[in-house]
Amino acid sequence: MNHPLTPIALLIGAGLASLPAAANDKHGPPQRPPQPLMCSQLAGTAGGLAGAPGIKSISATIAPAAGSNVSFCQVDVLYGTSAQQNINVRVGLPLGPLDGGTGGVVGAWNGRTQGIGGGGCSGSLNVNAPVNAGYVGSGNDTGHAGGNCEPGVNADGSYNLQFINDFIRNGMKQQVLLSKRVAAKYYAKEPAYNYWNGCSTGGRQGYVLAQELGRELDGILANAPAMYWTRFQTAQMWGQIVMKDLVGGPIAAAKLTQATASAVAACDGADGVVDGVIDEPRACTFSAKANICGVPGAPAANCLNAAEAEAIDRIWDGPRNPDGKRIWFGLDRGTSINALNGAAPFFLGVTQFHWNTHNPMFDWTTVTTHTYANVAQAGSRNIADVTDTFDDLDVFRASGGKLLTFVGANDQLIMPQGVLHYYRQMAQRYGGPRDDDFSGVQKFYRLFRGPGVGHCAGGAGPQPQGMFDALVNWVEHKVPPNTITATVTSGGVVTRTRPLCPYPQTAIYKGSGSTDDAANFSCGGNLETREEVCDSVLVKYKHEVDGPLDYREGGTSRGECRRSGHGHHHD
Ligand SMILES: [Ca+2]
Repeated sequence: MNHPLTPIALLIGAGLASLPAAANDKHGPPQRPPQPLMCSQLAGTAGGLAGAPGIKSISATIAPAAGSNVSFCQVDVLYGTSAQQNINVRVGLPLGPLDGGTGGVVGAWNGRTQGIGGGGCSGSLNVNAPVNAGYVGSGNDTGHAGGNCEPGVNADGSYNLQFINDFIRNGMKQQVLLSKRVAAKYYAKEPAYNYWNGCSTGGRQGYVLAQELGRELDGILANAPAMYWTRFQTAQMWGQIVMKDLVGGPIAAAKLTQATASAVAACDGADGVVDGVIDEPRACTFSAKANICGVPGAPAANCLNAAEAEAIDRIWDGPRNPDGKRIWFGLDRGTSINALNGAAPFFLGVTQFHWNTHNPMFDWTTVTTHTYANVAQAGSRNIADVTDTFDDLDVFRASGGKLLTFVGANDQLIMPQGVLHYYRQMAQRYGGPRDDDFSGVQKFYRLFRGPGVGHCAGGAGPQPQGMFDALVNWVEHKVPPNTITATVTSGGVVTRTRPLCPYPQTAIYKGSGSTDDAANFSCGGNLETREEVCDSVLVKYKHEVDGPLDYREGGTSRGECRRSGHGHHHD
């Protein structure tokens, strides 16, 4: 062909012909370097995937440009190692040189991969965004169509562990592995860098990849991660149960909205800047009892009765067992209460109760504030070790990976204190001699909390910008993100900028200049106060008693919380 073997290579090759293939690969003749393929070849023998283990089917076609989306090579793989496993993986490849691609490292490709995560109980097969940016993009459907997690429990009360594991871990792991294989074949070049980009379930997927596929990715952007799936989804039902028990049913949405507004009004200024946002909602102790009708200062409209006020206080506090021990975290003040506590519960929370009890007919309305702990414990015993993805990051860290996370402090679906809980544990695992030393973990894993920001986006707070670029800069140029700029826009114009700070630091106003200008803030302080850490101590879950990760007191080793008898906690 273009590069015939030299006579010497042929001679050596002949001499080694009787050696095993492995030795021949290593010491044999210089191989003709691999050549890029045409898109259509990826589905055939040259692509190396057709007929390979686990590959049930593969197609490869050029997707035409559509609207603002560029044309690309679309590879669809059906992966499964049994009749029951059917994971659809899509890999979108910027056009290679044989398909007319230009302007990149090879063809239109920038030499990198970027996996895209899903949301809720769904994956995503939309690869346009990374492909348009020059990346090999990938997605998967987590092994099932649609967004229903009910099939995790069979009608006979057994778990469908194939469904659960494909959703929790297998889907995106095959996605990442296949995207790298396909890219290397198409362009005849290994990707220089491999990334993940997801929020919510996509964020959880990023954490699973860091924990369970630690050598495969260089950088992971995993925002608002739905990690501790069983723990937090069970907690999504806490407010509904509290309202049912105390009030007899859901509290009017307008009253919940007013309670949030009252909390913001009460605590907004504690951070030094009155801007409609509580920077540190955990330090806000506003009680909804201040909104009881007739109490001086209570709002004229949408005031509360005593039972409603108590219910809202307990929603903010989060689920506890009958002894007052914290089971999980609440919705921090300033967060929209309505999303989980409307006229109907959040559907995935209802499903989680079915998973916890492995009973698809289980009726959540039979649960009380006193028996909630039993359902949470059932989830812990029965399925949390499969779903909750709390493993360490040892391999990812040792491989040089970088993990970047943003979480909205007013996330209305996933309690942001959950990821703080995990971050605290990793800080202790990779930190210095002091429990509150985050410098070790920050070398490879940084968490930015966005005051006033909702789930993945939205809310009154400034919205984080450029996080994926910050991750790339960290991975490829060794520049860790010391701040993330967040912005408020109005009518397309940026009206406020504010730095987000690597947790546990927070943005502190310098005392002069516009509070709408990030330049007048600096990162400092330490949000990991003893008060917050001790209030975050959780009851022990199964893995913490039986499993390999025994973080005493469920996430902090600080004996001082036990000794102090702090808050609701008892020895
Ligand atoms: Ca404020």
